[in-house]
Amino acid sequence: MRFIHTSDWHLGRRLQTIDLIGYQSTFLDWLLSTAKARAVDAVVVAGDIYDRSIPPTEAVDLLDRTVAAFAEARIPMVIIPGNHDHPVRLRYGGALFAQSGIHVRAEVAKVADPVVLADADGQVGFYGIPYLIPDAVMTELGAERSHESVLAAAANRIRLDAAARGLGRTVVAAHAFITGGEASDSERQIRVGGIGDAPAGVFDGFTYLALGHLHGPQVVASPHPETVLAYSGSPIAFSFSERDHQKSVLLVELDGAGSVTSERLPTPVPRPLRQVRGRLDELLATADRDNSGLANSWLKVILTDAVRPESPMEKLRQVWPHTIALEFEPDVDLTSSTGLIPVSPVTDPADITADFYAHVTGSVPDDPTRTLIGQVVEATAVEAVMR
Ligand SMILES: [Mn+2]
Repeated sequence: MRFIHTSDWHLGRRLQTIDLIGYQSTFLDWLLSTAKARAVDAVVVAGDIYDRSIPPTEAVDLLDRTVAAFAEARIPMVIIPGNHDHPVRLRYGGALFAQSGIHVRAEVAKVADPVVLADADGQVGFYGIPYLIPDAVMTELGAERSHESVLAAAANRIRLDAAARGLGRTVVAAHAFITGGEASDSERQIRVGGIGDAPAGVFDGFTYLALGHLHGPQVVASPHPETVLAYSGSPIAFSFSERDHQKSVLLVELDGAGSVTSERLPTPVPRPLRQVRGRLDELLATADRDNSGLANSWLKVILTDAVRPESPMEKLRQVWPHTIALEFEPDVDLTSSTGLIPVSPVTDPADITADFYAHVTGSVPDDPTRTLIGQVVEATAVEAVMR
């Protein structure tokens, strides 16, 4: 059984000012021709199909054309929503799509409803676990309020179903942060209050976990030697933190005994991403010996000048026309003189709020206040995902 595992298309996303839809269309054309050339039995898409719950019309059109082309090529697809997708909008038309081999698994009720495909060695069950928000599904799954608990409950339903059907080989698509995975800057936080990640062990016993969510391709260590867990990563870089990723999809092969081999197929690169740092004059002085291809790259420049130079973007674009991001990090310490606390994009929002509380009241929040801040931040995060 041979299939392609991909995820995190984020159709409709922009990179700074760049509209990526044309590049995403190029990737999907490439995916179809690669799937045909490699004669795959299926394509598994592990969530974050769209970039947001109400996607732009160009993104809806692109997905529409894509599923129609795969259906016409008779290549089955298994698709799940990620934390950026709205499950109800994504599954629109799903009952009709299924008749053409396009299988959207976007509800808890269908977690244990496999797409069964056969090869010379017998049957393989393809299951899809949609991105599960604990607050929304814990009652239905009889689980506790954590990603680990709801995923474990979904996995148990699949184990029971696979056993009942006598399926020895199982592929499970899931969109989750598995403990030990390495994050980048373009994944929306699902961790609030430490409930976001789940240990690899909840998936023990399945043959292959086709994971989505993390944008860097990576294999996750499994406590169960016969279970392989892998993130395909996104096909395109969505942030400068991904500039060193080799973007790819995974070509996965299962033999009759359930042994897994896989190969990374590099995806088309719209334009390399680069980042440089220094004082404006010094950087511009290096531009005429552009031996690292900066002029052809999407470029992020971090300026360290103590005083902001005049019209830096215009000057940079004269030598590096694809400069699309500019940040200022003066090499003098501004925070010590103002009493501000530096934060990073991965700082827990509850910590930022608590710091702000301390800043305006002059005292750190007590335990009940801290608990309240945590509850408000989590409720807001859930609201943002459900919208
Ligand atoms: Mn994603």
